[in-house]
Amino acid sequence: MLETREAIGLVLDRFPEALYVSTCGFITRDLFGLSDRPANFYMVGSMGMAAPLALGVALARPGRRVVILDGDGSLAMNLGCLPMIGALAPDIVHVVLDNSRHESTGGQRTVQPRDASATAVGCGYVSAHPIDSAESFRVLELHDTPALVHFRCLPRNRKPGPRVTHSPQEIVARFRSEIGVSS
Ligand SMILES: Cc1ncc(C[n+]2csc(CCOP(=O)(O)OP(=O)(O)O)c2C)c(N)n1
Repeated sequence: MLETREAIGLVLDRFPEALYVSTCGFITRDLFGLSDRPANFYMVGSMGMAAPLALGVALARPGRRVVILDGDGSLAMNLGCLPMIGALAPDIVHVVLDNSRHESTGGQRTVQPRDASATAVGCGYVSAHPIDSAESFRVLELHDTPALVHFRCLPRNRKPGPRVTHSPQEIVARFRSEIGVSS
């Protein structure tokens, strides 16, 4: 299995042109540390809200793929969003980085769906894929969406990335500019 940050790196390599929406905590910090760009929306603070925000972005900008970087705790916090994504069928690749804990807040064990992939498909996702290696991710067919990538990850063995230095207003302004929405 990969460490969370390595998994995020693989996703970035695979979808360099996509818009990204990342859940709060270490996942956002790792994304910021690996590749800070206007196409990243860091959902600083609001656990469970990356997916609904990404849904709105994908519906507003249908020509551009949106990647959600979610945690397993964050996914579980807002499962009600999945049927909406399934029903509206946006071009979303929903990546769940599953370390089986709330690592950002001290490593408390998460309670989550017994089978996240089956849950996503049951909610209307076109496909869902349990992944536990770089190779299995690289060969994955991800043309049809919405798709869930359930990335089983090891807890981090190093410090998370740096805290996001942009203000929330700056994150919004540059993201809006990136997708062509005037402020
Ligand atoms: C609504 C809400 N509840 C709790 C928190 C505190 N919090 C921030 S990150 C986090 C853990 C997130 O866990 P997970 O999504 O599994 O990601 P990980 O930290 O393991 O990478 C928690 C509990 C929050 N920011 N918002």
